[in-house]
Amino acid sequence: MAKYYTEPSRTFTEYLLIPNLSTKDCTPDNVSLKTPLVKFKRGENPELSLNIPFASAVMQAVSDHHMAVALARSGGISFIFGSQPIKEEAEMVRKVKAYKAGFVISRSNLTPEHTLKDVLELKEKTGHSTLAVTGDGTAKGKLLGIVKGSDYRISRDALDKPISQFMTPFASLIYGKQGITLSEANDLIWEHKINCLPIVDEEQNLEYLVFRKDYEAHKEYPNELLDANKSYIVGAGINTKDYKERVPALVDAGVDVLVIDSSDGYSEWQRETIQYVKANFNVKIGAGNVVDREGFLYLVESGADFVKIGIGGGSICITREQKGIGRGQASSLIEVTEARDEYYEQTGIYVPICSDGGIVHDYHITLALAMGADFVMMGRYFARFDESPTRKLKVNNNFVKEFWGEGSNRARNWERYDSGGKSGLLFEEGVDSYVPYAGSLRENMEKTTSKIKSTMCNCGSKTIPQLQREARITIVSATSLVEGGAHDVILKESGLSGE
Ligand code: RVP
Repeated sequence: MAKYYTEPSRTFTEYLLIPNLSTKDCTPDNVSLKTPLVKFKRGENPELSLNIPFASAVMQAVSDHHMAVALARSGGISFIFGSQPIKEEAEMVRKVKAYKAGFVISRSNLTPEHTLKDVLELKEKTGHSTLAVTGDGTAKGKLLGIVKGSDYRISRDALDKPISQFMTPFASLIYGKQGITLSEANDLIWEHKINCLPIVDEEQNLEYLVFRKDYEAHKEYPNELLDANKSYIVGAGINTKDYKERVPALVDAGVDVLVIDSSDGYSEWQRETIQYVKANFNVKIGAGNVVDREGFLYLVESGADFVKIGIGGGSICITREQKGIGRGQASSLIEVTEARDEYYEQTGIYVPICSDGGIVHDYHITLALAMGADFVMMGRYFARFDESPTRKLKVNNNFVKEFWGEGSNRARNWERYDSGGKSGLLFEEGVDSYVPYAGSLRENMEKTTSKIKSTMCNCGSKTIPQLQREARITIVSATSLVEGGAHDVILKESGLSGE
């Protein structure tokens, strides 16, 4: 006979947090959202942590290199989507690792033979008033000079005057040498009262430009998630089919952490993939998705550095409807957390849990953390922002962004849903949709994190581990759900006839 679970499977909306005593020092400014990304031994620190408990989903419509830079800048991590050719995924990883906060690759470059007319045309086209003059006119060529607005006078200089006659030549430039830190570069900028500092290598080839204004912006990101070389930390998705080719390419590109992207991770394919990665590379790897203690322990014993939880709860996911598998996200988390805590008790090894999918309201994130998740993965949430890779459109007078599931015909990520066998997939597990456009990642995340911190203060918790230990959570009845929203009043926005 089949095993029956006596408790129904529940979602986040069915729970609420009950406040604990808030002590006077428990203010949002004192709350830390730092959280482990990979497993660690009791008494030791994890090799990788996040500064905020946010990961962006392994999806075409969410996590490319732009999203990865923007999210790492705010303290979280993106997992670059794996449903693309290996070379292209590795290239995205490489771009994130090459991106140096505050160091920009020059995008307006000319040669000394170009003329004032070329300078004006390029300035018009790019909007940049500082141009690099290199031997071959490329961003990495030998730096021969810089042209800025004060180097020429349009009213006096002839348009065909060659750049070599009015640029500030290299000999008169203040420049930084390869390997300089951003704060050293900034010191030079201030000392010499300049707006732009070129950085060159030993052969005088141009590497980067550092602008005064970018340094100011950089200082506004105190949570940046950086590696030892001050590059942004980035993750990448892999599958259980082509991992022997994909993983070496991603590792070569500098990826910090991998995740096996699958709708059902309780499989021997995952064990084989983890073991291959562990035997051949020194890179962290998460696995999933699972929804119960057996699945969790199987992946942990296979060597996973973190485990992703959730089947069928994603906003674009129709797995439950199509195949009848899955579990309410809250129930999955509660059971897996119990298994994780027992495992920690027995072995002294703490395995972080990622709650993946189904976050609709910001408070769901706090609930997920309180229920034991160490970080959450979100698709819909991030797809709404400027930084997601999809088109912004106007539909019915509202701005929207496109958002489609990895199991949709559009993404064709069949590896994610593959259950072995020869036949390709004959049905979809995801939909193609729009989400309301919400503006910049930074502004939205500021709002979300301040809500999380505020709720944590209500719960008397200054850290995520404290919240996990001390949170008090109640189930809400269907009737009390109604009580939670505005009720029994006439809302002004909807008007009197808006029923
Ligand atoms: P959400 O944040 O609710 O948009 O959920 C995102 C998650 O949904 C992803 O991280 C992934 O686990 C899952 N997903 C992605 N594509 C599909 C699908 O096509 N069914 N599901």
